[in-house]
Amino acid sequence: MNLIRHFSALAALILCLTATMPGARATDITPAPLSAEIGAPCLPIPEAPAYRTNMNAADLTDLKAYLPSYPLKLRQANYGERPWLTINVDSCAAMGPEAYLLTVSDSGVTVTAADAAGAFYGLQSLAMLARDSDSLPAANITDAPRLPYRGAHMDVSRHFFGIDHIMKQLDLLAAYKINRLHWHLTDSEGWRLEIPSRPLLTELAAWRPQRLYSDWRKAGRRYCPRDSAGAYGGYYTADDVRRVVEYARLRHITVIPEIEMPGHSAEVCAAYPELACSGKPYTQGEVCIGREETFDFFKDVLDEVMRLFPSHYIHIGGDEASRRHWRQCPMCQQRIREEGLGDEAGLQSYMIRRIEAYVNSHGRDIIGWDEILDGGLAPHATVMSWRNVDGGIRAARMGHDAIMTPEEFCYLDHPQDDPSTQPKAFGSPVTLFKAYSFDPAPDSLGTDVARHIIGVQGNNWAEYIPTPEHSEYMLYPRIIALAEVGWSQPARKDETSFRRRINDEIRHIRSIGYNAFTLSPRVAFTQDVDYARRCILVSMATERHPADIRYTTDGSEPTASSPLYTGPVSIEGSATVTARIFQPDSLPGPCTRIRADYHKAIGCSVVYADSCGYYRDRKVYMAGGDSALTDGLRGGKTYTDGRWQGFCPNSLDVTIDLGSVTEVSHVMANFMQMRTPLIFLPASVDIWASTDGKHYRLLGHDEPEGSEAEADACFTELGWHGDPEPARYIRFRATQGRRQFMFTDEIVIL
Ligand code: TNX
Repeated sequence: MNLIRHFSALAALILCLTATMPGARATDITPAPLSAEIGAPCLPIPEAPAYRTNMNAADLTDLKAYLPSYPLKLRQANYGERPWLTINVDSCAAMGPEAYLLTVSDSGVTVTAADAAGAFYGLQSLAMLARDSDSLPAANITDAPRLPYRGAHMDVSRHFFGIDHIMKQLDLLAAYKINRLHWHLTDSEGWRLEIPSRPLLTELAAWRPQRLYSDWRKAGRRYCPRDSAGAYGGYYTADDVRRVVEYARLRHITVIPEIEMPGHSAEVCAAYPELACSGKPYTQGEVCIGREETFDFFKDVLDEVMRLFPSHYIHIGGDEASRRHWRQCPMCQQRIREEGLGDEAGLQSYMIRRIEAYVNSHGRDIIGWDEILDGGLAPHATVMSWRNVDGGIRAARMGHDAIMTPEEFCYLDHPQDDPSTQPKAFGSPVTLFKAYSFDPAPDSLGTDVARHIIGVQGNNWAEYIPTPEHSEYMLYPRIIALAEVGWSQPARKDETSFRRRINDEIRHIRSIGYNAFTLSPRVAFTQDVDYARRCILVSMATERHPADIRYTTDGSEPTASSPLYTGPVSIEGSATVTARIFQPDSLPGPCTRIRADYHKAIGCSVVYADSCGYYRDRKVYMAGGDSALTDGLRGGKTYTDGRWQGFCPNSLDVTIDLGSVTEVSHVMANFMQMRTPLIFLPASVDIWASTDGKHYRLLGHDEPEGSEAEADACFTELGWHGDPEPARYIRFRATQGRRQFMFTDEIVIL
C-alpha cells in the first residue's frame, strides 16, 4: 500500500514538473522545490493572518508551540471566519513523507501534506514567498525531499557552545528543511553530557585551563576541576538536553547524539584512568578494549543517552583510533586471542559490534564513522562516510545505509575562501560552490546502491571555532548549499539561480542576526589549455550577485570601464590577468591576479628521479600523473582540485626535456603551504640546465621568505629568473623541509 502510494505520488510530481508554465518566474524558495509555478502578486498579507487546520490535536499543539518563532504572525481563525491559510494534513494524500503542496490564489493559501513535517515545510516555503513583501504571488508549488536525512553537525567538545546558540541554529536550519542535528557531545577536548553515575566526566573532563583549543594543546592537554579559577568548558544537564531535543522536535529535527569510542576518548581516560590500557591518565586517547570496565562504562553512558534522546540512531563515533596501545596491552591481546579477532582492527570491530548489540537490544541503531568498516562492519550499522565517499558506497553495496559527509565537500570547518584571507581553519578550502556541487547519490551508482544513501550532512568541527559568532560564520551559507544538495532533485539544482538566491538569503539571515560569511569579494580564476590554438583560456567567477567582473591583461587595475567578463579569455604567450568585481552601491572589490603562460614546457616529457615519487596511491594527489607538471593546467586554491601534485615524504626531483636546445630565462613552480593538513613549502629549490642531458650547470637556488615559511596558509612561486641560457634539459629539485606533504601544479619555463 505504502509503495503504491509512493509511486502515485511520484507520478503526480512528474506530471506537475512537466506542467510548469512557460515563462513562470524563478522562485525564491531555497532549497529549490521540485516544481513551482509563480505568477503575479495576488494576495495581500494581513498583519495577523488567520489559519485553519484539520491537524490532529497533538500535531496542532506542536504547531502552536512553534508558531511564535515563525516569521508570519499566524493566529487560528475564529469560528465562522474565512481563513487566509488552510493547512490540510491528510495521511491518505498521494504524497510521501515531508512532501507538500502549496498553492496561493486571490482567495487564500493552502498547504497540503500527508504528515506534519510536510505541512511544516510548506509553511517554511510560504514564509520565503512572503519575505519582505506585503502580498503573495499566485503560486502552485509541489515539493518533496530527495533524501530523507539532511543533517547539520555541531562539535561542542573542542569548544563549548551553550544551548541558546544551538537553539538559534535550529530555527534557521529548519527553515532550510534540514531535519537532523548531529550533536558531537564527546571528544578528547571535553566531555559535554552529564552522566549521573560518572560524575568526573563533567566535574573534571569538561573543563580546561585554556579557552582556546590551540593553547590547550600547546600546554599539554590537561583538564582541571570545574571550580578551579578560570576553568573553561561546560556541559549539558539532562534538562538542557530535553529542552534542545524538544525545541528541535517542534521544528521537525531529530537530534542524534554522538558518543565517541574507542578513539577520541582522552577525556574519558583522564577522568577514569582505569579505562586506559596503562591504568594511568594522560597516556592515551583510546580506551582499553581488553577490560570489561570499558563496556560497563559505555553501557552506563548509553543508558543515559537513550533515556534522554528519542533518536532512533545513536552515533558511536569509531573514527581515527590509534591501535598502538592495544598492541602492547596484555588485556587487549588476551581479548584478541580469546575471541579469535586476529588483530587490533578486529578488536576495534569487536567493540563496535558489542556496543551495537547493546544499542539494538534497546530498539535503536548505531551510526559510525567510516572507519567502522575496518575489521568487519557491525551487522546493522549505518556508515557516515567522511574521508571520502568510498566508505559510504562500500557500505551501501553491502546493503547498509550510508550518510555522505565527505571532507572535500561537506567540512564546514575548512576555510571558505583563499585561506590567507580567512580566520585560521582546518584543511583545504571548501567553497560554497564546491559544497553545492556535491552529489551524494549519483545515478551512476545504480538504484540498488543509491537507495541506501539516505542522506548528506555538513560537519562543523570546532578546533578553530572558539565563539558562537564564528560557528555561524562557518555554518552559513555553506550549510544552505548542502540543504539544497539533500533536498532538491539534481535536475533542479542550478548554480546561476543558487548564486542569486544565496546572496539574498545571506542578506536576509544577516538582517535577522546570524553572522553569515558574505562570500568572497575576490574573482576566482581557472585556467584551461587550448593545445591546438596554443593558448591559455582564463575563466573567471564570482560568488556574489549582482556583480560584474571586469578585467585587464596588461597588469593595470581594472576600472568600471575595463572590459566586462563574459566568457573565457584566451592568452597567447604570457600575460597577467587582473580582475575585480563591481557591485551596485559598493566600492569595487579587491584585485586578484594570475599569470597565464603558454610556456615552453607545455606538452614536454618529464622524468621523475627514482628518489622522488608523487603520491601515487592517492588518486587526488597525483593530478595528471607524469604529465601534470607540464600540462599547462594550474591549480586553484584547494589541493584537491585535481591539478596539484602531492609529494610525500620525498622531495620533488624532475627533469624536463624541451625537445631541442632553446633559450631559457625563467623556470618557476608554484607551491602551497597549509599547515593543518600538513602541507609545507619546500625548504629550497635548485634548478639546473643541460644541452646534452649529461652535463648540468646550476642556474639558480631559491628559498621561501621567512614570513612565507611561517605562514599558516600561503602560495608562492620559487625558481629562477635570469639572462637567457641555452638548454634542452631542465632539472628542477624542491627539497622537503619537513618530510610532510609538498604540492605543486606546474613547472613554468619561458
Ligand atoms: C577529522 S571527521 C575528525 C575530527 C576532526 C576533523 C577536522 C572525523 C570523524 N574525525 O575529529 O575534528 O577531522 O576536520
